[in-house]
Amino acid sequence: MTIVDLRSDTVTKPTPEMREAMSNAEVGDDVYGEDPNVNKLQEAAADMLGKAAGLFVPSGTMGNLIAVMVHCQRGDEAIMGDKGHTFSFEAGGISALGGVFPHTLPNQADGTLKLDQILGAIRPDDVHHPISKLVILENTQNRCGGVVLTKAYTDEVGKLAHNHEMMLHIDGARIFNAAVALNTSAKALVEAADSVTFCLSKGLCAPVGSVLCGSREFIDKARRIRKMLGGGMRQAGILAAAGLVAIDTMVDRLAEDHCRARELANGLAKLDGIHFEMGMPETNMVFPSFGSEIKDNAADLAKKLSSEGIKVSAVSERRLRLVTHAWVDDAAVQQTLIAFAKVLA
Ligand code: TLP
Repeated sequence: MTIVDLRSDTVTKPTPEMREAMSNAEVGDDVYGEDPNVNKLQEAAADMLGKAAGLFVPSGTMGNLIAVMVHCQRGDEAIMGDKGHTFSFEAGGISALGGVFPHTLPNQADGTLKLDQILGAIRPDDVHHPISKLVILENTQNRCGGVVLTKAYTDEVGKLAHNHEMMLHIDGARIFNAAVALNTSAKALVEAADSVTFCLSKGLCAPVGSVLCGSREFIDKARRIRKMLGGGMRQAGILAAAGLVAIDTMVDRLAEDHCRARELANGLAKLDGIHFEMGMPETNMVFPSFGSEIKDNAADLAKKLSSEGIKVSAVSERRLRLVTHAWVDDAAVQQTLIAFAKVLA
């Protein structure tokens, strides 16, 4: 049986071109700043995002944590979405390791945080309060359905933060999906941000790694914190070589993943009891919800689909997540639709 793995775009494997680049990669000790491929990747990534400098980090989680720890001192407060990855899926690292206090606001269905709520969350200068230092946005916003935040919205949040002497960090794990969906550049989408993390190891198919980008001064501080967290890697050029192929060759093809996500959603919406919010999906994530006509809960359905070779994630009692990526072709979409029809029959 052919297995179709739709649990996440993190399951992608390196392309043959990446494997070749990895095996031929010239390397050096990156803690000394001497790995040529890491240096090249950091420069190329920073350039793509319009920032002065970049830092190769082992994961998106570490990139976000380092950004928060550079922007905030212990006891400071960071404003973020309650459906954001940093609040929900990073094991509380910003508090456990950074001593940073999260101030959550409800993510709206379109992934945004309301501007008036951000404004209302900023603390007055009073000894009773923590100091508000940072706003975090996520683009695409994963749990809201892989939705995109526009440049206009992000610029508004940046202006608001800077007017209050605060910083803006963007968790841009999938910023290139957002850029492709909006037919704009990632650079434009993060122009207002003081720092941004993006992932090489999701839709871009590299095996490991993310790049944190920002000003030269920010990255100098980030490098020290990466070392503190144990993220200083040595001959990391083996990984960076794959990252370079990822940013050179894998960005434009994300449009195919978005197309297949729409085909999946269109096919699933024809089945009794499966619903989608209007306009979804916007990128490569498909979140079908189930009406009461479907007896199984999401976990049971995921188990049944798995025995048909289709791997999906149950994200709540009545909701699944299916993520398209380079390893999901047209045949895989059809196989998935047939399996859903069978388990729901
Ligand atoms: N997301 C993973 C899981 O952790 C939920 C997934 O399968 O979607 N920011 C965002 C928006 C993410 O979606 C993720 C990974 C990360 C950061 C963390 O990246 P890694 O896994 O490299 O630490």
